[in-house]
Amino acid sequence: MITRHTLSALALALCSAGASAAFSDDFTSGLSGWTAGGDVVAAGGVAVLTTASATFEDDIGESLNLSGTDPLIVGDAGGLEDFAGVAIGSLDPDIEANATEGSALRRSFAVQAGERFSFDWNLATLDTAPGLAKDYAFVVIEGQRFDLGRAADAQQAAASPYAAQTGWMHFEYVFAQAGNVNIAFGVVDVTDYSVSSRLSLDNVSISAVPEPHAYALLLAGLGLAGFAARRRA
Ligand SMILES: [Ca+2]
Ligand SMILES: [Ca+2]
Ligand SMILES: [Ca+2]
Repeated sequence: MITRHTLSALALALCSAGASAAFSDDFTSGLSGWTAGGDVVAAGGVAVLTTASATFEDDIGESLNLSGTDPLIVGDAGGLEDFAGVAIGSLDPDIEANATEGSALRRSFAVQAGERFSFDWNLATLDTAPGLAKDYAFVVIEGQRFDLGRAADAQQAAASPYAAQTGWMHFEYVFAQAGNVNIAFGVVDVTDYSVSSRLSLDNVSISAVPEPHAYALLLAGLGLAGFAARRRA
């Protein structure tokens, strides 16, 4: 006899097979396993990247650099583009605006086709001047850059010393094929060096696709349920 309990158990089996994370990091263990470029720390269970210099006085009257390490330079060999795995010059957002410096966090993963990569992010900034708020945050996956948000998108009030934030947002990407992939998160100053932005990251995960036997189990369960329903009719 198939009961609702049996179906629930089957659904649960499928869910647990599907949800078994291939990778997850909530940054409660710091930056273990990651490679940091520029100003990157883990604090309070969140990874934080800034565009703030440790050497120069960005953000007059504030010191927003968190690590004591300067951001990486943009536009030169050995700088942020090389670190993130994109072409030198490609971080400039448009012909009138140069990216100047920024920080990034990277890691490589062995992934399977169909696996889902996801994370949460929040961009905070002091760069709020109309028309000039071009600092932005991005993620590079397999050499392709996806822009997360620009300073101009930061429309919520932020805790001091930042002026505005986007609020926590969610990003997802499904790998089309198996292989070793490089992933890099980054945040850059654009036009100026001295008005800082901060990218926070959390809950980075790669979820395994449900295994075929879990689907077979569910289909078998549904088939039996259909049979039982007909018998009772
Ligand atoms: Ca966390
Ligand atoms: Ca800036
Ligand atoms: Ca800066």
